[in-house]
Amino acid sequence: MKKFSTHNKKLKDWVTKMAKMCQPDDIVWIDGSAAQKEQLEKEAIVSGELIGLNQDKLPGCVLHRTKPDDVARTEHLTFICTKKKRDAGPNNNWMAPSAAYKKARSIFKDSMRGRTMYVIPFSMGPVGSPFSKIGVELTDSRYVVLNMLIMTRAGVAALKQLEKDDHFTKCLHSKAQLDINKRLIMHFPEDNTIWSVGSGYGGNVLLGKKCLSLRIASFIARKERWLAEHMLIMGIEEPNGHIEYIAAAFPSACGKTNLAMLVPPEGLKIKGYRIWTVGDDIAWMRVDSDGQLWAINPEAGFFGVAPGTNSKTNPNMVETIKKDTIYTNVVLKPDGTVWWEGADGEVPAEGIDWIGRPWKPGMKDASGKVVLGANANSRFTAPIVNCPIASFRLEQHHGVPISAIIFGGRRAHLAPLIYESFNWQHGVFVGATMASERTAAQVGAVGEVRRDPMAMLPFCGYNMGSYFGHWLNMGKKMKKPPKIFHANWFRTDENGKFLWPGFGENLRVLEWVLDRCNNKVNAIETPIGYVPFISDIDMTGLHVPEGTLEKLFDVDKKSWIEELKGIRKFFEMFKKDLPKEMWEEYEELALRLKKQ
Ligand code: OXD
Ligand code: MN
Repeated sequence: MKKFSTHNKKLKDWVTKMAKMCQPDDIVWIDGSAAQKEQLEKEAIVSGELIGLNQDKLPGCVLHRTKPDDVARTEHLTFICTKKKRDAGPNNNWMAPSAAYKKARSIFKDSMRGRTMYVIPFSMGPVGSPFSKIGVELTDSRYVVLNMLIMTRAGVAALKQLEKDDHFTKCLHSKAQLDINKRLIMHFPEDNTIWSVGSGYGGNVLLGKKCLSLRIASFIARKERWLAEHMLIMGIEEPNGHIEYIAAAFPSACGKTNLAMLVPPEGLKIKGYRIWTVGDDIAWMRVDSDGQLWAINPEAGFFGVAPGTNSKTNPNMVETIKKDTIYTNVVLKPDGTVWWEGADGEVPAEGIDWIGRPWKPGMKDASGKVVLGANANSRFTAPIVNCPIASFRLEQHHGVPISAIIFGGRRAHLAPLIYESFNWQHGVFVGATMASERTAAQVGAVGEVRRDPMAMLPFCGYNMGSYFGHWLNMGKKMKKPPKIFHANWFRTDENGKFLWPGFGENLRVLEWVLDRCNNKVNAIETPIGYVPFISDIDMTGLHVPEGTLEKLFDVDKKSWIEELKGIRKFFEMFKKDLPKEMWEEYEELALRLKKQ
C-alpha cells in the first residue's frame, strides 16, 4: 500500500509520538482514493472485520458486527477533560487532563502491536469552506477508516489544507482489547484533542462525528462565536422555486432522520412542495455578513438507525442505502442481503443474527424473551450523495440560510403540536427546557421526564450554563434571527393513542412555521408562546376525528405550572453559571401561567 507523509511538522511530530506510544507494525496514510478503499475492504473481508454482501443486489455494500457489549455510545465512559471542573459543567463527566492522559496512556501503550496505524486526514464541512474544520484520526481499525471515508471528506484534499494552516483536531483511536473495562472516550477541548480507546462502535470511534463535530466544535464555536448543534437541516422548496431552510433539534430516537427526508403527503402534493435534505444530525451555523444565520452540515454521510427504516417511514433512506453502504449489527440473510426488524418485505424464514448466530423469527432465549435478529441500535453508514433528495447546496461553502429553528421532544400530554416563542431570548429558554418522556422502549420508569436542552445534553463540550449564555449572545449578533419554535409529534389522547399521524404529515406543521416566518398568518397568544389558528393548518386530504386539532394545540396551564418545578430543579444544577435571562424567562412564564 502506498505510503506518504506531510510537510506539516506539527502533524508529523504528533503521528510519530502517538506511534511511539501505540507501537503499530506499520503506518498507512489514507489518501481518499477508490483504489485504496477497495484494497482496505478486501483486507477487512479477509481478516473477518467485514462480511461481503450480495454485490448484485447490494453493490458496494458490506456487513460488520461489533462485540455484543459494544453496540452504543457509552456516556458513562465519556469525559470532558478541562483544567477546571467547572468548565465541563454538571452536564459532563469530568477528569483532570493530566490524570485522563495518564489513565488512557496505560491502555493505549503498545495497543497497536501487530496492527497497522491508519492516518486519516479529514475535513468536517466542504474542503476549504470558512465553516469547515480539519481533523486527523489515527486508528487501528479498517472499519473506522471505511466509515470515515463515507462520513467525512477524507484524504489528500483535507491533508493539503494543513499546508496552509496548522490547526487540526488530534483524534486518536485504538480498539485495544475492545474491553468495556478499558474503554474511555476522552475529550481535551483545551488541547483540541480526542482520545478514544477500547471501543469499535461508531458513535465512540468515528471521531469526526459526536466527538469533534459536537463536543469539541461546541467548545471552539463559543470562542469563535458560532454554533455547533445536534440538528437536522432541510430545505422546503415552494412551487415558485424559492427554498426556505430550517434547522431542528430533537433528542435521539425522535425521528430527526425521517423528518430531514420527509415525503410530502398526498393532500399537499398539489401545492408542488419539494424537500431537500442537507443533513440529519449536525449543523454548524454562523452569522454571515448579511446578518443572517447560515448553516452547513459538517458530515458527508448518514450513520442511521436501521430498525424501523422502511418504504413507509423513510423511502428516501431506503433508496440511499441500496449501494455503497456499511451495515452494522443487522441480520444476514441466506441470499447475502440484510434485514432488520421493521424492514421492507417479508420477515426472512432464517438468517444469521447480529451476534453471528443462526436465527429464526420468533426464537426465544432461555428466559422466554423473543430474540431480535438485528440489534436495536443496528446501523447503516451511507453517503449523503446517494440520497435522492440530497440538497444541491451540500458543497456550497456558505451553506444555507436558516429561516426557522425547531426544538422538540417527546411529550405525551404537555406540549402542543407546535408553538412559536415570543422572541430569541424566549426561544433560547424553550430550547433550554426541552425534555422527553421515557417510553416503554427504554430502560427505566415510563413517563419519567428527561431534560435534554437543545438535544445537546450528551454532546455539549462545556458547561451548559455558559452554553445558554452563548446562545443568547448569538441572538444579539443577528440582524434577522431565525424564529424559534417547539414541536411535539407525540401528543396522545386519553387512551394513549397518538393524536397526530407524523411522518410526511409534519409538512403541514412546517408550512405554518414558514408562514409565520414570512408574516403570512396570525397566531393565538398563550402563556407559553404562539399557537396556530386551526384554520391556518392545511388539512387537505388528512382526516382526523373532530376536535383533534383543538386537543393538539391546547395549552393546559395546570400541567405547565407543574412543569415549572422540573425546570427549576434543572436550572438550579447550574448555580451561578446559568444566565440571569433564563431565570427571567422562568419567572415571566410563571407569571403568565398564574394570571387570571
Ligand atoms: C446519534 C445519536 O447516533 O444522537 O445520532 O445518538
Ligand atoms: Mn444524533
